[in-house]
This record gives sequence, structure tokens and C-alpha cells, in this order.
Amino acid sequence: MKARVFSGIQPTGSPHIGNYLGALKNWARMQYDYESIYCIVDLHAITLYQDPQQLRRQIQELAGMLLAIGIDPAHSSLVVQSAIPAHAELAWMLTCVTPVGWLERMTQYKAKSAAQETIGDGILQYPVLMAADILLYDAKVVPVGDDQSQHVELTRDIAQRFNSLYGETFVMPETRLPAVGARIMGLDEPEKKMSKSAPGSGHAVGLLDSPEAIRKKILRATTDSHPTVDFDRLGPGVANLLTIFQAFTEWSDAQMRGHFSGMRYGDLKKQVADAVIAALEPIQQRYRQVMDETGYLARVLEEGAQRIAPIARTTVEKVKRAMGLYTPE
Ligand code: AQP
Repeated sequence: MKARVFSGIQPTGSPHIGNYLGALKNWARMQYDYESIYCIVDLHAITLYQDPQQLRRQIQELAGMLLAIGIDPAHSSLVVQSAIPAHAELAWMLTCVTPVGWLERMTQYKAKSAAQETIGDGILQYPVLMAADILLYDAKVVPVGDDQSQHVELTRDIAQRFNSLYGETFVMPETRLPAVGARIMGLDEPEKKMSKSAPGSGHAVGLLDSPEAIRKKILRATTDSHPTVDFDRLGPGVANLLTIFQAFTEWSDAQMRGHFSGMRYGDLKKQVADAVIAALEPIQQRYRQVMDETGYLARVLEEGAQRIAPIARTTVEKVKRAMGLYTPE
């Protein structure tokens, strides 16, 4: 029997090349070797206010994009989190075994709460819901970008605490990061990770950006005061551009050094832009096909939910029994 993989993405805006290189590319690759469940985590998205109409549209568009990047419904279950109530149900049970101090230490909580005037409880509870997502399906492997690896570690801590209080119940999940591209940085601010919700038109390359927009953003990317690429003293902006190129092309380190050493930044940027445009072109074409096919998305999401809902139900029943909660005889 194949081991199970689970991962999720929030429908909080247009997905960018950071999402793709950090997580989605691995999702598409791993689906042939694992039993794969990929989830549009809309319950996570509402930890910050979302315009309801826009959220509804973004869920559809993200589903289309996941199919476009290569998620194959014949090999993966593609689902929307809120279609399966067991996510929220298990999250509550796990909340009750999670010390608040563990949650307050999370880097993403600190960053997101610092930007808010009043902090919603959902922002603090976010990693518990993520733990529920993963543990609900006994996922062995969780392919994510580097920013989410702290949350997968916390999932392990929560699972261990639950198992020690109530007996062996959960499988311990492991993080899977890509070899290159686990943390793509913002083009305008290479000290900060590329983010869907970061302001500024020069920050992220969206997977649906036009070739002209991609070229413009990359040519304007922040570099440093050296004129040419020196692999022994790479500034964060240049390192980020090289990472983007390498992650898309899958060149070896030796190829990268041989080709780019001593290259002027202007030429480096042109080559990075060409590589990104070439890689995104077939994804964008497939996206348009998927979105034009009436009823296809709804069918894929419905079939995905039907396939995995019984797994989620079984886990919730198991957890309820372990905790002594009411279960019908
Ligand atoms: N910059 C990044 N580099 C590599 N991987 C990244 N991921 C996100 N940003 C980068 C990975 O993409 C997957 C989906 O992310 P998410 O939508 O669930 O939430 P996030 O990590 O909070 O991503 P964003 O883009 O920054 O969204 P917002 O702005 O809405 O918070 C995850 O596996 C993540 O690691």
C-alpha cells in the first residue's frame, strides 16, 4: 500500500512562483508515488477577513490552477477543506490538548498578529487546524515550503502529546522540502519571503502573470552594488534570482556556476525572466483549458471529497473513542 501525502494551499489571492517552487511542483511530482490528498484550505483563509464573493471565486481559480500545474484527479484527491466538516471537528479536539505557549511561539503567528490591530483567535489556532488537516488522513509526508515546516513540527508535537495522553492514535508526519526553492524571496525585498498578500506590484511573480509583466518584475528586482555574479559573495537578491532559475530549470550547481559566474546582473535577469516565462507558458495554457471546461472543476472537487470523506470520518470516530466522547453504539 502506498504511503499517504497531504498538503494544502490557501485561496488567499493569486498563487505565485514561491508557492509553485516551494510546494506545488512537489505535489505534482509525488502524486505518482504516494496516495495523495491536496486541499484548498479555505478555513485557513478566513483567519484573516476575506471578501465572501472574492473568496468563492478564488477557490474555483485555485482549483483550476492546481489542475493546471499537473495535479491529476486520476492520481490525487483534490478537495476543498470546508467540504469536509471533520477538519474543524478534529481541530477542536486537538485544540484541547495544545498548550497556548506552543502556538504563541510560532513565527507566522508573531508576524501575522503584529500586523493586526486586534488579533483573531483563528490566527493563533491556525497551526492546530493544520495539524488536524494532516492527522485526519494519517499522512506520512507533507510537502510544503520552508515557512510551513515549523507548523509540521508542531503537528508532530501535538500528535505525540495526544498519543501519550490517550494512547497510540496518530501517525507521525514528516516534512518534505524541495532541494532548491524551499523559500523564494520577494523580488523587491529579498529579505522577506515571497507572499500572496504582500503589497506591491514588484513583489511576487504570479503564476498567471503575462510574459511582459514577468519580464518587467524580474528586470526591476532588487540586487546589490556588485556589477556581476560572484558565487562566493552572493547578496540575497541575486541569490534569489539564481534560485528561481535553478528551481525552474533543475540545472546542477556546477552548471549554474559555470554558466552564471561573472555574468552582469542585467543579463542574469533576462535569462531568469526567459526561464520563468517558458516554464509558466504551458501552465497558463492548461489553466485556460480547465477553466473553459464547464462542470469539470465541480466534478473533480466532488469526487475528491467523496473519496476521502470516509477516511476523515473514521479518524474522527477513532479520536472520539480514544477521548471518551459520545459515539453511537
Ligand atoms: N515564498 C515561498 N517560497 C517557497 N514556498 C512558499 N510557500 C508559500 N510562500 C512560499 C508554500 O506554498 C504553500 C502554500 O502556501 P499557503 O497559501 O498555504 O500559505 P503561506 O505559506 O502563508 O503562503 P503565502 O503565499 O505567503 O500566502 P499568504 O500571503 O496568504 O499568507 C505552502 O506549502 C508554503 O510553504
